[in-house]
Amino acid sequence: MKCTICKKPAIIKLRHANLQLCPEHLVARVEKVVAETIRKFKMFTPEERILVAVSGGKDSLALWEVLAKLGYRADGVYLDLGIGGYSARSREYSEEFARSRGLTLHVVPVRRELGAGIDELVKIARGKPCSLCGTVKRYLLNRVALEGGYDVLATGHNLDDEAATLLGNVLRWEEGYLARQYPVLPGEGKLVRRVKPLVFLSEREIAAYCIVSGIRYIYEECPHAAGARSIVLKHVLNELEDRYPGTKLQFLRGFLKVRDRFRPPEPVELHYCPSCGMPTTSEGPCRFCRLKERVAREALRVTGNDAAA
Ligand code: Q46
Ligand code: ZN
Ligand code: ZN
Repeated sequence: MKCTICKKPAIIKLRHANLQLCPEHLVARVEKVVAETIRKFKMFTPEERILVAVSGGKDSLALWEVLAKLGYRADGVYLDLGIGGYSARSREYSEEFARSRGLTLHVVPVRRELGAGIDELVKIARGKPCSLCGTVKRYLLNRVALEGGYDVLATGHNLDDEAATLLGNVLRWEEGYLARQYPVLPGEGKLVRRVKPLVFLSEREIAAYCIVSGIRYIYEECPHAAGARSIVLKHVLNELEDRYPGTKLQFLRGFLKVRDRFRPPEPVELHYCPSCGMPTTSEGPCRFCRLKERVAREALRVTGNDAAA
């Protein structure tokens, strides 16, 4: 198999793009697609400060690498979620990457901010892990970006993630979510702008980019991901992609063209949490503060029981 561009040995075949690429041209393609996506969606300017949400996985580390190589001012934030040994291992990969590139990484332990890590929170609040984790991540990432004076928060969502989210939203006709599914979510008040520069790159090419660029990343999945609906949706899309190359890209690009037709049922009014001052969609304490309160109550209950024993 030869590179479509230079005829040297190719390491990857991208059927959806009709390309076979050698390491050099794969790197060039990934960086070009990211640069074009940033420009097309006016994600940020070279002067702005970017905070990359880093998980230790291939997508976020590749994103950080590309932004740094393109000359953007990008720091990273790693939320230590407190998920078994998985969190400790993914933190090591994130720290090693930052160290090797001389980049700044903020490490924020969720346990310090909330009083409990995700594993403990799941037991206390008895909710679905990914729903609880999503609330905590959204809140803390926004707060860290805001308090650090960053203009924009960048996440490593790739084409496979976006297509799966889109399919999930379409299957349930979630008009509100469809209206908000876009590579850029503008900032508003204390909500920092969010961007997803990797949405037009597939998981496979990002993994190959990491290998070629010497980026070491965590292969294992979060233990809570096993039963997630998104895994099933990705599987279905992979079957379709196999038979009809380009399905995911066409699905996402087509949606972005007609997306304006979806309007949220009613505009979401932002309130500010009386406890922490951060934005929330409901009146009264935000969901993060309510979870924090619950964790604190549980800690008191346990200490009370211990004292009585
Ligand atoms: S980290 Fe958190 Fe994910 Fe683990 S608990 Fe679910 S949401 S799967 S990206
Ligand atoms: Zn080549
Ligand atoms: Zn709050």
